[in-house]
Amino acid sequence: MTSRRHFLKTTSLAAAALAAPKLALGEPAAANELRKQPNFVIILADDLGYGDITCFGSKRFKTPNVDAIAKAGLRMTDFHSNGAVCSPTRAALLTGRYQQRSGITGVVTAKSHRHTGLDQAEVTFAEVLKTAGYKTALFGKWHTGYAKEFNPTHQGFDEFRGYVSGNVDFHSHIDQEGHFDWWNGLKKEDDKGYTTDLITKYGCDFIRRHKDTPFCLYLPHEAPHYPLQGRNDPPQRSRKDGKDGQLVVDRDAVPKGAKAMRAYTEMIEVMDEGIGKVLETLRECKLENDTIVLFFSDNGPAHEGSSGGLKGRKGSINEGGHRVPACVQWPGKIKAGTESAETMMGADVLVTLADAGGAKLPAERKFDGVSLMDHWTTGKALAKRDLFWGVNKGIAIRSGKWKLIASGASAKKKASAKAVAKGVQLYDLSKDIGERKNVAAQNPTVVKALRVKLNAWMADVTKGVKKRS
Ligand SMILES: [Ca+2]
Repeated sequence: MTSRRHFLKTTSLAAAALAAPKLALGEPAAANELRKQPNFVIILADDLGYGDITCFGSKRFKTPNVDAIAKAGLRMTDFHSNGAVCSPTRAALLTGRYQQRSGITGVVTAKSHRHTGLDQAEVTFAEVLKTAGYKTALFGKWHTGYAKEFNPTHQGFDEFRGYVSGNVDFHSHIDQEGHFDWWNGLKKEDDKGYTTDLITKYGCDFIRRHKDTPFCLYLPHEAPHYPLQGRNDPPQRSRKDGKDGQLVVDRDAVPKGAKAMRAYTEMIEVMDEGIGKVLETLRECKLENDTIVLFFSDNGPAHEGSSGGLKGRKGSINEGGHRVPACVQWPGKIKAGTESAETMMGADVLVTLADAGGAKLPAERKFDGVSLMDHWTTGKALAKRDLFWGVNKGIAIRSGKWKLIASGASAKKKASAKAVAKGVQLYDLSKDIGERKNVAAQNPTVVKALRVKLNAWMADVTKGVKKRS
């Protein structure tokens, strides 16, 4: 083991790490004990449904490399994105807080939100890890702000290659409003190649360049988000006279019917192939046992994907909108071939990485996520807690087996138990994961109690926040 994987005893960071609770991953933290800092590879798929991965039941696609992560580690069956669409999920993942706190409650659109995004005052996992000596990079999709002031290089990422919009043509890298959107840090700079392959290439290269430094590599893939394009398919988007904002779509290049499904399949399988290359690079660099690799999706599936039998799809407040396939490996620390049905969320990632990496969280800041480290490495149950969602079509609370869904509009009303039960949906997910039988009328006390919590949450996370999407 090289010395770079240990805290220096003399630094204040090491002192802070030893003083903080739960930092030693279950090992006793003796005063002078040196501890390892694992690397992190966070792989996020875009619009990948709960049923779109072989190890989550897909019969349509072959995903041997994502499956290999689950096989080498832990498969999480009750993991959730915080949003049901791209930007809110990313805001929560980056900040470790409900996205309502940063005002990113909807999609940061290419058309209407070009001058807004995740405020620089927000603290991201990249910034937290940098305080503990990590090198950081993002290759792929940002989608939390277009203007340069919102660029990932201002949010703790040492390196950024990729796009800032919700999606680009996988070949021409033009967004859906006709803006060229491929960046090298703060500069627009084209890269020839298929988006998925470029993300993989830069990811593998970053690992090789940083094999002697603790690193956090964030790989938010574009796949399998539209436009539906395989590796050898033609570009669909160009710009009239090469001018930004002058979108031209080649309708003949947009696949339909069986061709659309062929492209969708290829998009998932090429992403999986790239994940295999990342895993192979970790092995080549002898970093496999020193690296936590986490994979999940940012929300439910769009048209072509499968929600795996869950109700709803991308954008929905139902499980199909936000329960996502997820798995994590850390050979030697997380037991291979295990499974967890604990309820977890994207906002847990920041606190988890800080915990594993020995980074101190800013004391004055409230984080909604919790560290999953003990649970992942020892199987210890997470402390009981409630999780919340707020999407365009409603707000929801998950409390143990119960999930209560209400419309956002009536959330602030005070009313009797009977009146509260009207217009809400209550599901017992232990019996009804498909959210088919609304049992609100039969459980007025549960409804009332959850509604009170939901209202309190909404008031807390939106207090004094400027909407930014
Ligand atoms: Ca998405």
